[in-house]
Amino acid sequence: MEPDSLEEWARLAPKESFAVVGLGGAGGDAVRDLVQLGIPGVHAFAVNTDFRHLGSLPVEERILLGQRQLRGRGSGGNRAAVLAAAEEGKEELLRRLGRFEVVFLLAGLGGGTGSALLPYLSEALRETDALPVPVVFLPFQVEMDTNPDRRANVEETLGELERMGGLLLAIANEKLTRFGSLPLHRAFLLRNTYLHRLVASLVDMVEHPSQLNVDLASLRTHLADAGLSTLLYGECHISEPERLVQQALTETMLDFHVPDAASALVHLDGGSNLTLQTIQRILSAMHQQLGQPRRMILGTRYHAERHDVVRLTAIVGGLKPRTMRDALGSA
Ligand SMILES: Nc1nc2c(ncn2[C@@H]2O[C@H](COP(=O)(O)OP(=O)(O)OP(=O)(O)O)[C@@H](O)[C@H]2O)c(=O)[nH]1
Ligand SMILES: [Mg+2]
Repeated sequence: MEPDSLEEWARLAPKESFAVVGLGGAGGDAVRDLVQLGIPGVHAFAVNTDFRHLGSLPVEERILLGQRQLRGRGSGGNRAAVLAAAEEGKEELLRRLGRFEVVFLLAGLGGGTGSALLPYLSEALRETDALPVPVVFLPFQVEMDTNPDRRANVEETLGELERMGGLLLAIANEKLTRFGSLPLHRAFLLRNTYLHRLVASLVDMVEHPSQLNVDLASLRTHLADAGLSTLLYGECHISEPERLVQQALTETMLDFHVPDAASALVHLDGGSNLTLQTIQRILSAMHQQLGQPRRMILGTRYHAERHDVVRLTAIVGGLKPRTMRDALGSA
């Protein structure tokens, strides 16, 4: 049946697909990098209680919370003040973020603003049709070993997120120590580059239908079910599919028991020489190495200029680090 008014068409029109939202300092910095690396078709937001940091970001939509109570100075680690500010700004936040299908929420744990807003917004967005994808950066081990308050803060936020259930995409900064000879901002940029490739792949999957296509509904269902997850990344010559998988699983962004993953959403970017046989070898190596996950979803995309290089980005879900505490490293 055809809708009979313009308003009705507008109501039926698909929502915008993707938003990325940086919460607090680390989240804002990550969104800045994503924007600079280029995320066409993705709406970028930054939310903070610190107006100087917010003002420094080249992000199209910036939201300052708690102007009255916190006066733009940041939270000083006071989560209760951030939550009060969020409650006050809730209606506006939901109005601006609820119109997307998938909303990535990025925050570094351990401070006041990002740590408080991440669980708060993940929960609040459930009142809308938007699917929140919380992405946390776990602080470096040395930050937690040298500051018990920070560790307690991180554990509290993780506890909240675990109790809420659902998807949590975790990236451990400690994993950046393999780039230990780089200046810190370059190491963060590398991490954000992986995140950028993941976001760009997911957008590619649904916005540019290709040979093996994943639609928005399947992506949402998969993400909603994924539980504790992390991202994998690898790049190799097409003649070495098994090495590609090996590399992606060795250089992970979180410690987890590799053969315990329950799901994987895999995206392959390849060139004109990426054959069906290579794709099959990559998938079966993933399936085997991950201990035969319950569900694997594959999307592919061809880039004519890429020829002999294949790039793998994946979200592996249903992970069991021994506990989330173990993912943080032993106390
Ligand atoms: N600035 C910055 N910090 C990062 C980044 N990645 C992880 N972090 C860590 O993120 C954690 C939280 O710090 P911030 O994001 O500055 O804290 P915030 O959410 O702004 O909270 P308050 O400033 O206390 O209100 C710290 O442990 C940082 O070390 C990054 O890319 N940039
Ligand atoms: Mg801050």
